[in-house]
Amino acid sequence: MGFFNFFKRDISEQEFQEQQKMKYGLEKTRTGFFQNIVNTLTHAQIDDDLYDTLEEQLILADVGPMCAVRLVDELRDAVAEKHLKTGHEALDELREIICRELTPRYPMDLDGKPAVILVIGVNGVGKTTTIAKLAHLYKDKGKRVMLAAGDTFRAAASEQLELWADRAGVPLVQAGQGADPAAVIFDAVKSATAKGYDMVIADTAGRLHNKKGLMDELAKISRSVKKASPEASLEVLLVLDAITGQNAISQAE
Ligand SMILES: Nc1nc2c(ncn2[C@@H]2O[C@H](COP(=O)(O)OP(=O)(O)O)[C@@H](O)[C@H]2O)c(=O)[nH]1
Ligand SMILES: [Mg+2]
Repeated sequence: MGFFNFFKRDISEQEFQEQQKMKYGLEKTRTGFFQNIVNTLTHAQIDDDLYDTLEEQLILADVGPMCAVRLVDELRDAVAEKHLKTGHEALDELREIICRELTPRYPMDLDGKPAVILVIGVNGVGKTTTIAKLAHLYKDKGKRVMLAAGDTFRAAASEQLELWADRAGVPLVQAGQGADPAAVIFDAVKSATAKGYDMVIADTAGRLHNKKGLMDELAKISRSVKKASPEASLEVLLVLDAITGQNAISQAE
């Protein structure tokens, strides 16, 4: 069971049990971290041992220790307050608590025409994958989405994004390896504006071939976006690896 199945709750208890049986029958070694949490909660009494186990499992699932303690404390309070009795009830409660925790504190500015999202972060952190997910999400919401292959550092980066663009069924603006990322993003925003697209989601490289500072590059891209469309809005999304903990904060800074 992956992260997303953990949040799926629109199945009956019986369906859930059957799914579990089948999963284990087919693939005994498949023990995702969230699966462990589900198992813990559905097979145990609510007591102090359970909270300890949960805390440990959350940490093993890459939730930061402080956050894990906070989540379990919240669960403990909710169990007492709402007089929850069963593990299943506690599981539902934990889902809600985690969803709340994951709700963004600040909404993204997507009011521009087009709304541009620039995705940044170090190499291999999951930028391109995140773009694929965002493209899918916003397309599902009825937005017309265009992608921009601003990672011009690696030859394969554009191809990887092209694959995701095809899968999501959205167009991609790309240029050759070594092209100026700001120019690629400029072209994409221009094209999106001309064709009436709602959004441009732009990939970037974790490193730059010209070794210029990433911040300078960001400022340049920001100017390109405004030049391509004065009506555009720009959000910069920094992708971080959840397991880097405090180091993530220094990266952001
Ligand atoms: N475990 C895990 N792997 C991921 C996640 N997102 C991306 N990856 C994998 O990490 C690798 C690098 O991802 P990619 O999107 O290419 O990173 P980029 O270099 O920042 O664009 C790929 O093998 C992805 O499948 C994630 O959320 N969890
Ligand atoms: Mg990439």
